[in-house]
Amino acid sequence: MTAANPVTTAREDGILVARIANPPVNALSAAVRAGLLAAAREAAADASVKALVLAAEGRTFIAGADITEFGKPPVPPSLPEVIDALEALDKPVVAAINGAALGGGLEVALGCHARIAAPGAKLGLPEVKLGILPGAGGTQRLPRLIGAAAAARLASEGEPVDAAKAAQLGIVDAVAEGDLLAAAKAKALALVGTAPRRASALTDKLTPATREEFEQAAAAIAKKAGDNPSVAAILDCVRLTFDTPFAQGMAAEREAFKRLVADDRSKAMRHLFFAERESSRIPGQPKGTTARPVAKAAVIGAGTMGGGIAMCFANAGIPVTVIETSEEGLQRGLERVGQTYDISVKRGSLKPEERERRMGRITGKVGLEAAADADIVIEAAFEEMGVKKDIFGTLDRVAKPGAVLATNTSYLNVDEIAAATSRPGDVLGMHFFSPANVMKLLEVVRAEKTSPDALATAVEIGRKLAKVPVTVGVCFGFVGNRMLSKRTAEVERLLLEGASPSDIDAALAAFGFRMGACAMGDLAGLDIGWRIRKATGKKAPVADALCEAGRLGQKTGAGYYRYEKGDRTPHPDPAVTAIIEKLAAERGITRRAIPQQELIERLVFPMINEGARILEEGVAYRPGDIDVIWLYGYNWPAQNGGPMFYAGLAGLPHIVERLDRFAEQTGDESLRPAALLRRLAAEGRSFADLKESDVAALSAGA
Ligand code: TC6
Repeated sequence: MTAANPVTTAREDGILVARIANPPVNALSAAVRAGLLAAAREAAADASVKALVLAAEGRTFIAGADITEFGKPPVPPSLPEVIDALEALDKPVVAAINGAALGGGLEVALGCHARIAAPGAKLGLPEVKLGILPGAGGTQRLPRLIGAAAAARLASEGEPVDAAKAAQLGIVDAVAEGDLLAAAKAKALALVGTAPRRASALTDKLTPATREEFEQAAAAIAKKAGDNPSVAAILDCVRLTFDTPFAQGMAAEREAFKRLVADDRSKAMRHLFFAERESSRIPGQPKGTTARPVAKAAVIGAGTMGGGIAMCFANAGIPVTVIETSEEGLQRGLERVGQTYDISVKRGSLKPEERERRMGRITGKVGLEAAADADIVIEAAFEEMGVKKDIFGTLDRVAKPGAVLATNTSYLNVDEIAAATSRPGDVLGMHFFSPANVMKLLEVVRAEKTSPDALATAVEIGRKLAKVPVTVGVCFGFVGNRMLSKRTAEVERLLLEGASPSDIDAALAAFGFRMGACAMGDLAGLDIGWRIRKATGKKAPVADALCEAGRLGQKTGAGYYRYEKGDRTPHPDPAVTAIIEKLAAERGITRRAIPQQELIERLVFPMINEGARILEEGVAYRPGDIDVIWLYGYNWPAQNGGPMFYAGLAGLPHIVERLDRFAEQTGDESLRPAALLRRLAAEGRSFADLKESDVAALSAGA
C-alpha cells in the first residue's frame, strides 16, 4: 500500500475486497478515486468474482472528498463517475462502513447496492458546513433511498447520525455487532443472483404524499437557514428527485456544486475547517512532549463561570471538586449547576439518569485545601490581581506536585499570577467563554515560564472537554477580548456621533453576527466592563452613564435597551437616547446619521488592525488562530471566515485607506493601520498568505 496505490484488492471467498488506505481519514484523493474505479472494473472483468465489497483501513470509512483539492483543476476520474461505475455493476456491491462515512464517503456508500455499518460508525452529509452541497449524487440518491424530507434534513443540517439511527432511517441495511467484513461479505454472497438495488433507480419513496411531507420540511428548513445558498441549493436539488430523471438531477447538482465551491463563502468556510485543526498545534514544543495524566480536577469559585467549567469536566466524565470560601456560596453555585442540567432534561437533550451521573461527578468543598488531590486546578474567582495572587500562593502550598495550575482570568497578567508561586512552570491561563458549558472556545494562555508539558496538558484537557483550544500569549485581554475592546471603543464613539444601539446592532446583523454588540452587552451585564474600567482607570462615557443610572442590562430590565419583565426582546428606549444626546452635547459633538456600511467598517476594521498588531507581537501564532477564536468565542459569521480571512475579502488596501480616514475623522491615532497591515497591503498580499514562520519572524524582530 503506497501513497500512489491507496486502494488494494484481494479475492476472498469468491468476493473482490477493495481496501482503501489513505491516512489519516481516507479522503477521496484522485488516487483513491482511480483505485475505486479500477476495483469496479476488475470486479466486472473477472468472471470468478461474484461480488465486490468496499472496506477501509483505520478509524474512518471515508471522510469525504479531499478538501485540499477544491479550487484546483479537477483530476479525473470525477467522484460521480466512480460512483456511477460502482452502482452500474451487475454483481452485488456492498460497503463495509467501519467508521465515519461523510460527504463523498457516504455518497460512495450510497452507490453500493447494500451497506453494513459497525456500531460506532457515523454517517452524514456535512458539506453544508463547507458552504457547498453534496456533489456526487447525495441529493439524488439519498432521497430515493430514505425519502426526500429525511434526506433534506440530513444534508441541510450537516450533522452525522450514528449507525443505529442510520439503520432506522434506512441508510444502512444492517449494523454488524461482530466482524464487520464477514457480515459485509455474507450480505454480498446473499445478494448474488438477485437484481442489484440501485439507489438511483428507486421510485417507491417518490409519491405525492412524500412530496407534501418534503415541502413542509423544506419550508421549515429554509426559514431556519435564512440566507444560506448551500441550503437553498440542497432543497432545489432534492426537489428535482420528484420532477426529473436521475441523470438530470445529477447534472443540476453538479452545476450547483461548481457554483458554490468557487464562491468566497465556501473558501472562507474551508479556511476555517483547516484553521481549526491547525490551531490546536502548539509551535515550538520540544519533541516528545507529552501531556500529564489528569484523573481529577478542581475548580475554584462556584460562580456562573466556575459552575460552567465544573460542568465541562463532569460532562467529560472527569470527577471535579468545586471549591468556595463559604458553605452558602457553594450551595448556591451547586444549585445553579443542577438547575442548568434540569433545563437540558426538560428539553429532552439530557436523560435524567445521565444528569445524576454528571452531578455525581461534582463534589463541593469549602477551603483551598480541597484542591490537594487534583491533577489540574482551574481558578475562576474574582477578577482582582490581589485575590488571584492569594489563591495561587495558597495553591502553591496545597496542590500536589505536578498539578497544572490554571487561571480563568479574562485579562489579568498570567506571568504576575505565576510569580505568586514557586512553580511558575505549572501555571498558565485557561480562558473559558461564557456560558462555559456551551461555548466551544478555550484560549490557553502560555505564560513566560509555562512548561511545555503543562501547556500540552491544558490543550489535551481542552479537547477532552469538547472545546477548541487555541494557544495564545500573555497580553491585556489576550486575543479575543483585546480585539473586542477595539469594537467596544467604536460602539461608544459611534453612539456619541449619532448611531443608536439598534443601528449598531442592525449593522452587525447585516454583517452576519447573530447578536449585536449592544444586545450582547445587555445579555452579559454591563457591570462586567464597568468593573474592569474602574480597576484599570479607563472610561466609556455612554456605558458608564448607563451603569450609573442602574441600567446594567437584561438583569435590571434595562441597559442599552429596555426589557419587559420575563422577556429578552430588546426595545429601543428614549431614555437611552436622552443620555447619549446629553453626553454628545457636553462634548460639542454634532450627531449625524451614519450609513450602515460606514458603521460596519468602523466596527470591524479596528478589530482587524488589532489582530495585525497581535500577530506582530507574536501573541497569536497564526492568522487562522485569530479567526478560530472569533468563530467559537464570539460567533463570528463562518461564511466570511473570521476577521483576518475577511480582511482579504474586503481588500487590505481598502482597509488601510479607511483606517487612515477614521484616524483623521476621530483624532485617534491608535486607529492608524498597523505596520504589518500597511506592508501586506502594499505588497498585494493578505493575512492568509502569512505562514507560521512569517509570524514568528515578525515577533522575533519586534
Ligand atoms: C465532500 O465530500 C464533497 C463531495 C463532493 C465531491 C464532488 N479532506 O478532523 P481531524 C484532515 S466535502 C482533506 O483532526 P478527527 C484534517 O485536516 C467533505 N483532509 O480528525 C487533519 O489534518 P492534519 C465532506 C481532511 O479524527 C486530519 O485529516 N466531509 C479531510 O478528529 C485529521 O482530521 C467532511 O466535511 C478531508 N475531507 O475527525 C468531513 N477530513 O492532521 C471532514 C479531515 O494535517 N472531516 N482531513 O491537521 C471530519 O469531519 C473529521 O476529519 C473526521 C475525523 C470526523 C472524519
